[in-house]
Amino acid sequence: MTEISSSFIQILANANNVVVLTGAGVSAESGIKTFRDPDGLWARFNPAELASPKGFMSNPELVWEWYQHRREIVHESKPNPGHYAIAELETLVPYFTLITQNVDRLHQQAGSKIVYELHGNIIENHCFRCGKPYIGEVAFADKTLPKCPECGGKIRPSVVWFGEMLPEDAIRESEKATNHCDVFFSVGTSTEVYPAASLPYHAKKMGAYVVEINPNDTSFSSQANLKIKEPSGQAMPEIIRLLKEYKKGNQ
Ligand code: BV8
Ligand code: ZN
Repeated sequence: MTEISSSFIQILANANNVVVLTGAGVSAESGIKTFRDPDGLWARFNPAELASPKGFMSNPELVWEWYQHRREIVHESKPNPGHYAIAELETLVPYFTLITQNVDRLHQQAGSKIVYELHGNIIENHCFRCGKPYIGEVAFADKTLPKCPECGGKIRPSVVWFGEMLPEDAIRESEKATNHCDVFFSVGTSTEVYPAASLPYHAKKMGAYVVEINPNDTSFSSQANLKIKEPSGQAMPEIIRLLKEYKKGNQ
C-alpha cells in the first residue's frame, strides 16, 4: 500500500467541494473488464466497429451480441470496496459530485446518490430512430432484433457511442462541479476518451488538487498533484479510513 500522506488527508478534510471522476478501472475489481487493458473489452473488438452508430447500423446483430454479453457480466457483478468507499466519501464532505464514464451502474448499487453518467448506461434501451425508451425484454436469443413499437425503429442500448453527443445535463453539471472543486479524484481511467478526459486537466487548470488513482500511468499522470499507483479497491477505502481518523482527532 503506498503511504498516503497526512498532508493530502488534511487537504481532503478541509475541502469544501470534492469531485470524483471514475472509469472502467473502478469496476475491474468487480470482474468487469476494462476497455484498454491488454485483456480488455476492445482487445477482441475494434471500438469504432461496435460502439458507434455506424458500427450498429452496419452490423446490428454483432453489436447486440457484444452488448448482451457485457450485460450478462454486469448483471452478475457486484460493487467492490472502491465503489463503497466513493459512496461513503459523499457523506464525509460538504459538496460532492460523482461523474462516471462507466455504464454498469455499480456506483448506484453501492449507494451513491447522484451519479452523472457521461456515457449512458448498459441497463436501459431506447429506439435509435425516435429515441423512445424501450422497456420490453430484449431476448435476442432468436437473433431477431427488437423493434420500436411506436415507429418500428431499431432498439439500441442506452450507452453513448463514439461520435455521439454526451447527455447535455450530465456534461454540464460535470463541468460546473469541476470548475469549482477543491479536490478532484481521477480514478480508474486511462484519460483517453473526450470530452470526459478533459475534466482532470480542467480541474488542475482551475486550481484544484488533483489525485490520480490508477496502478498504471496515464497521459494525465505527470500533471497530478498526487499519484496513487494502487487499485481503487484498496486506495479508496484507505483514504476513507485515514480521513475519518483525521476528522475524529480534530473534532
Ligand atoms: C463526443 C460507452 C461530440 C459505450 C464509451 C475531442 C473532443 C471531443 C470528442 C473527441 C475528441 N477527440 C476525439 C473525439 C471523439 C471520441 C474520443 O474521445 N475518441 C478517443 C478514443 C480519442 N469521443 C467521442 O466520440 C464522444 N462524443 O465527443 O461527441 C463529438 C461528436 C462527433 C465528433 C466529434 C465530437 C463519445 C465518447 C463516449 C464513447 N463511449 N463507452 C460502451 O461502453 O460500449 S467510451 C469507453 O471508454 C467507456 O465509456 C470507458 O469508460 C471510456 C473510457 O475508458 P476508461 O474508462 O478510461 O477505461 P480504459 O480501459 O481506457 O482504462 C481503464 C484504466 O483503469 C486504465 O488506465 C487502467 O490502468 C486502470 N485500472 C485497471 N484496473 C484498475 C485500474 N484503476 C484503478 N483500479 C483498478 N483496479
Ligand atoms: Zn421508435
